[in-house]
Amino acid sequence: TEALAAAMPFNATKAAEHGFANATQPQQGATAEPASRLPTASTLSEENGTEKTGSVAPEGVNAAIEPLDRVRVDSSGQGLTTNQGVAVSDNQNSLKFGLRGPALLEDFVLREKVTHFDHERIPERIVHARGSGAHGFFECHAPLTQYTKAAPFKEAGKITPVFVRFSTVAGERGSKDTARDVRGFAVKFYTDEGNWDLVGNNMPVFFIQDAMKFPDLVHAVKPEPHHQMPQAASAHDTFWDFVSLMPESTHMLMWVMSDRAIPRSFATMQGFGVHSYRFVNDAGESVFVKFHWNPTAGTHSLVWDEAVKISGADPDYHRRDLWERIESGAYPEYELGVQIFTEAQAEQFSFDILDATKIIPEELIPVQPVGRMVLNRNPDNFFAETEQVAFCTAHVVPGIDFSNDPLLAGRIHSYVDTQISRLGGPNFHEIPINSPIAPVHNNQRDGMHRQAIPRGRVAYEPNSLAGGCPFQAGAAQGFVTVPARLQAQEEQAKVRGKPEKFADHYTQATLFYESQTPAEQAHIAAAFRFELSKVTVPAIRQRTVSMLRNASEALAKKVAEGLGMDTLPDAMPLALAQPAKPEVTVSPPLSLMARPGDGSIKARKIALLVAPGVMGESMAQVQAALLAEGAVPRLVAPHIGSVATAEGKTLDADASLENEPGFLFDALVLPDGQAAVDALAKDGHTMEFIKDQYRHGKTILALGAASALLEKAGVPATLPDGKPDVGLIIAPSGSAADAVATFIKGIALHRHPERETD
Ligand code: HDD
Repeated sequence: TEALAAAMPFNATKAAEHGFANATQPQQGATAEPASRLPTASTLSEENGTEKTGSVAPEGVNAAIEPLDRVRVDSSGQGLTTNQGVAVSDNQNSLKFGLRGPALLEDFVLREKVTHFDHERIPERIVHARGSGAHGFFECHAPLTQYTKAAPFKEAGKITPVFVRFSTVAGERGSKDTARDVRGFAVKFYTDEGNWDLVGNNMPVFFIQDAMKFPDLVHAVKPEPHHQMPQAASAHDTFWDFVSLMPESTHMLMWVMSDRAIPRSFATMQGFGVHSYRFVNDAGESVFVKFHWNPTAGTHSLVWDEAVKISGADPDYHRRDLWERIESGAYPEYELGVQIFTEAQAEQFSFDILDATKIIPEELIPVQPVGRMVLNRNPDNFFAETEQVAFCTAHVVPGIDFSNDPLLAGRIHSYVDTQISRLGGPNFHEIPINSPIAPVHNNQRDGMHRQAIPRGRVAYEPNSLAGGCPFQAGAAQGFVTVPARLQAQEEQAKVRGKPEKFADHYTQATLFYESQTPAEQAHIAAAFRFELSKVTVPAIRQRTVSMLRNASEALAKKVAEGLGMDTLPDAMPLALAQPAKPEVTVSPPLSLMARPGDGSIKARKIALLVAPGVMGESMAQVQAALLAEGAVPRLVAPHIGSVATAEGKTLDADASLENEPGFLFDALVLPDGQAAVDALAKDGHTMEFIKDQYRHGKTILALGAASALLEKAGVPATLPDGKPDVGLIIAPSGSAADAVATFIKGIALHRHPERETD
């Protein structure tokens, strides 16, 4: 029927894959399938969108979802079949010769099931194995056609569907989310002129300058090959051995040792394209561009003690956070910013724009906002989408081009190559999550797992038998590489080497460190101390400190003290004796504190501790106010289930002090009611809860009698310097409704680092 055909535009005979397994064969002239049998188009995020949780993805916003409908399977109300569509009568017992007899080889049902199972795993990514993905869209603010003809930037309001995968780098597929590590930030734009992958990280620089060193870097950071330890951690000998022999890594080390490496959420970290790319307009003119993703919720990271504890209590912390934000309608959102500059400008910079260990300070080239990205839909299936998605830096569209960055050159090769082994052949572009919404026509044929059925006898060009089709698009439509600038005569020889400015390894490491707030600088020093304390070879520790002396004497001194070194080693000899004078020596946007966000507390998890005898009314007021702000208040009690209030009612606790400890929450409310306070004071978990909340700089609201709990936990009433602690709100009984506004403002500040003493 028409409805059936419309629902299955590509292959109407594969009914089983669409949840039609038991549908009777459509008869000639039969009426349309009832709507309930049609494949469902909604994902969990769509189904769960309610008035309470907010709107779901606007209809039609994500054109990349429609092609996925073709392969969505909905088994609700369906019988079990084999992969050949044969109904299975018994899914419990293998076929045997008699009840106690041998199992039979002819049992194709068993054999198909087990054979499929045996092959369920594919090789994990060699790096970035641990990741989480989401669908969304990019919306252009204003046409950027002056600079680029790239499809997503053609007109104001233009929507381009995206799929994003966030990841850690070093850990294996099942490793913890809160490892100290770089985060991958890879965006696939399904543009109407082909797929564009912006495969970036949450840090704008990289460890190395040339792809030649990438396998060495990765071998050094991965678990050591003899005993496969440590998992998802750079705190070990081989990593520090390598980087301390590669002074070009100093700048990146500053970023990785900063709080950037332990984000609070994927929704609160920046993303960067890292390399200089090119924008190309209709006239073929090109400028350089660097890409920045800035989260609307602001930048917000964990502290190390918190990250370590979370990794035990909830290794899926970031994955869960992303999933729950989207399910609840608190969609992660990012502004796309671009730094645009010309070749002539680039030549004047004190650094080389082809060097991926350098940033362009925003004071030199401002970041212009050009659009926003919203992630509003969770995948239906982790493997089919998040695992099988294949990002490749080689995937660019007309209007985007490469620079000569030698790291990028290696990447252009590596990503396509790795997918061939990871996804089993050259047809990975046909896996639904990877296939473009733009039509694909060419003469490539065959290969493992080919899905398309190309028609006709012509698979070559030029041809006359197919009227010359598919024909060359020509320069007006097709991708045209920007002609490379002519280089000076002496540079034209084939060489293995680097331009001189690449040898300045420290100026920007200094810039980064000097641009941090005192609390952030303290965290960097603590991170170096932690990591190097795990290094067993003293010479590696020494060498790292001698390298750091070139970036910051103050930092090197703090790290050396932390490692119990009596004297500082000599500074490492400089590769470039007289680096060019930097244009900028302090750049405030390099601090995480520079981006507080929009003041919203959406999706923040807040613990409301309760116990029998709690003043339920005041808790309900706080809870309602937090819900109204889109936060996620959870009632945490000595055990889950019902808790009697002082007013003779009951509350239903969502979690126990034991199964959801304090460090999993962004803020804490302590209850009024003497009996509740007495009960909580007796529980050791309560004290741990409060101490962690305080120590990690969280906002705490103590209602009425709860101030006794603060005292018992040893929480000081003021900051170490005697000033008031704005993150600690003590509300006398009956004032919960007023105090909650101050509490919400405190949470929006993310954290209160001025408390830190350790
Ligand atoms: Fe890479 C994956 C980001 C340098 C080779 N890389 C990968 C992913 C991200 C990055 C986000 C995960 C994509 C996903 O979610 O599937 N990589 C970067 C950035 C780099 C960088 C920002 C430097 C600026 N990478 C880099 C180099 C090489 C590679 C220099 C090789 C010469 N990267 C790979 C890879 C991976 C990968 C082996 C592993 C899995 C994959 O590609 O799909 O090809």
